[in-house]
Amino acid sequence: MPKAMITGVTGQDGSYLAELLVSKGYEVHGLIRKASTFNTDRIDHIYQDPHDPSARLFLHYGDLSNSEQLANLIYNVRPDEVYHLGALSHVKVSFEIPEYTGTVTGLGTTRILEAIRRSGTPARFYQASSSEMYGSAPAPQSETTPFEPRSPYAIAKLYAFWMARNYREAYKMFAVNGILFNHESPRRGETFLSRKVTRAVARILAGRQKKVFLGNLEARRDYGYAPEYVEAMWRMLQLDEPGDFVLGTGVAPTMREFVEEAFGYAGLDWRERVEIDQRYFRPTEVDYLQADASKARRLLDWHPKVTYKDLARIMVDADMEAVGLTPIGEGLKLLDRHFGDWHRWASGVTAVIRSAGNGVD
Ligand code: NDP
Ligand code: GDR
Repeated sequence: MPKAMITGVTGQDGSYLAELLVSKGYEVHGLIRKASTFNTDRIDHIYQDPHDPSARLFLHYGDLSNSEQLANLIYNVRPDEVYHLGALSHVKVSFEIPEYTGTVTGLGTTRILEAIRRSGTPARFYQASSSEMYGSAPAPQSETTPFEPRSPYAIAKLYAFWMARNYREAYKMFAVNGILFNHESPRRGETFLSRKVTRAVARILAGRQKKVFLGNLEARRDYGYAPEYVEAMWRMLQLDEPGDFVLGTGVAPTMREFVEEAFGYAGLDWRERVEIDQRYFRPTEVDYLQADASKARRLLDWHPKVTYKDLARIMVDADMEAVGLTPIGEGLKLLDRHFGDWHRWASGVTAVIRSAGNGVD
């Protein structure tokens, strides 16, 4: 049975990837942080007591800021594949805690790479690189576009990108950079634009909220659907040779267009519900991210199906269900049409969303 280790297993991508790998017959080991409250909501529905002989997901405490724990974990688990997804992943927050961002999002990668190298485990390594590294580089961006990062987050990710490349070249490690453009889902954290909006739409419909306060809506982002992206992460680690891959849909709406789509789907006029608040603007913004993912199409046979308009429907439906409303239904139909059922939001996931705290922004 192949063994995988996932850092960031409690996050959006980590939870979908854990489901995918368990469904493919992997034994999955996830790194989780110790918190005073439970932070495993997104994976609770696939977690089984480790004493159960059919258990396939095992969780281990650790922190990306502590190399000793990471080294012990890699040495003891000896995974075949390591998916390094853990990071401080919020761009705006990275301006507020730049040093911590460097330690976790940047140096965290070095700590894992060193742990693999020192353990002598021939593990394949996936680095969660980001389209944010392109910053102000003109769109569309591909693997050959020069990077022009615009935030502490992007700069930390760029350092990590080059560390993965360096370990590939220096130590012949099978280290891959997935340069992923934005991917969203009902499991997206509540403070990212897409989820903040779809959650607000549902809560407005339920009479729990009147307005939502947002920042710059003129930036363009290439929006895709997260489960399709984790499938491509796995494909990258199954290749004969390691490489770097851009993943994105090639379609980059402005955030205003996404807002319009989400509110419009629910029959609401966004102009009556959205207020602009300077607090959510960034000191330096990234204006236009649009993927040229032709390499992934060619070498990974990766063809994302969900558009940003579909995404708005999938996410609004999920958030409606989470607040106890009957979803409009187009989102679920889209998933039925495109996929099997491993990442439908029904079951554990809406319970998770329902239990999430109020008042986050
Ligand atoms: P999330 O923010 O949802 O998840 C981040 C994960 O990292 C969580 O499990 C979090 O744990 C964990 N983490 C944060 N800090 C630490 C730490 N100090 N020690 C251990 N674990 C930590 O991110 P996504 O799932 O959206 O993204 C996954 C990765 O891909 C991230 O590296 C992100 O930067 C990158 N990325 C994401 C894109 C996207 O559009 N989603 C696009 C391109 C790159 P906890 O639950 O305890 O907070
Ligand atoms: P991003 O995602 O910065 O692209 O990073 P986010 O959803 O935070 O912002 C997208 C765009 O929306 C604008 N915006 C707002 N953003 C937030 N969070 N909250 C608001 O109220 C708001 N109003 C407007 C932003 O200015 C921006 O232009 C995500 C993260 O997942 C990263 O980890 C990942 O690397 C990149 O995507 C690719």
